[in-house]
Amino acid sequence: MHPETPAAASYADELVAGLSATPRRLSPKWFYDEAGSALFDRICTLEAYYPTRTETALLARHADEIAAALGPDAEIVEPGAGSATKVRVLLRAMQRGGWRPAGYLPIDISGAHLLAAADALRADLADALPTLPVRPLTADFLQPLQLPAPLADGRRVGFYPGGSIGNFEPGEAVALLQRFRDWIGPGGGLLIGVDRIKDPARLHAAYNDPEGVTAAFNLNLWARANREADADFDLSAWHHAAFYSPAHQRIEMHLVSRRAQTVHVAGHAFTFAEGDGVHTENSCKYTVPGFQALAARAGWQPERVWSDPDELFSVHWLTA
Ligand code: AVI
Repeated sequence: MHPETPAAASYADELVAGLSATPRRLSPKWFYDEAGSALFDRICTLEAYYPTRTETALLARHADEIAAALGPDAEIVEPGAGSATKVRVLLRAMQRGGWRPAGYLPIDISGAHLLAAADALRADLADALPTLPVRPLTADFLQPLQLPAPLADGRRVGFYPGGSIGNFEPGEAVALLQRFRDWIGPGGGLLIGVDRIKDPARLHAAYNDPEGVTAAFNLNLWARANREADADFDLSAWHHAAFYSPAHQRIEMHLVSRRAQTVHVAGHAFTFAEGDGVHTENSCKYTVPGFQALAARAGWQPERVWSDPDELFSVHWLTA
């Protein structure tokens, strides 16, 4: 994904451009229509997909320490907040520790879902934080974006969980981390989840689950094209491929043609030989020092890291 895509193109336009490019590729942001988001939610519950439960357990186990690191009177800004599930443990811990969270500003492209999530969060926290200002912002945070003015004392901290920074190539990740730093400003920080480099067999299993949910998530790109981009993909003529590239320290996902075929998208014809692929996602993995060095390139100062005993996942606290 590229954090500075100048204008919001339609899926049809980007699909035609991606299938016309060499090598053929698509941005992973197109995974997340309603069907794709539901499939991603299922991925997060899979036995093989360790990141979600590992990060959730880390946040819960270290919540008080993390709250202390986030410090007093901070408004939490969460790009790509989705259902705003993980932030609750932070807000509760901040309140418990006397750190007085100043507000919550979730950003997401899916407006209806975001407003419902903000309402649910207010209701859920009504016991502990009944007056917490929650300011949902419907926006694509990969596009140029002006945040609302900071609340009274102006301190902000970012929250970017889930390992999503790995879906950007390193140069793109630096640009996105710089953008977050511009939003947060001096005196703030960023709490960010990062998937760690590990045994490739474990990574391979996480992206090739036996239930086939990740395959369905990948193939939903073609189902979505048929729904939205006047395309005629035959889903049975494609298969999901996911593998670890040690050279790039990343999982790559592709959709691979099972046979020679021609596909039409928005009036354009694309020919594929058997075995031809379209690159649909990168999921970059980092060592702890490797990610700290990347964050430093974006001007962040690495302060703390929490990880699990199996060294699967890391949660970093960076200061601006
Ligand atoms: C959203 N992101 C961190 C997921 C990942 O692991 O890179 C997306 C995903 N792709 C396949 N499975 C999950």
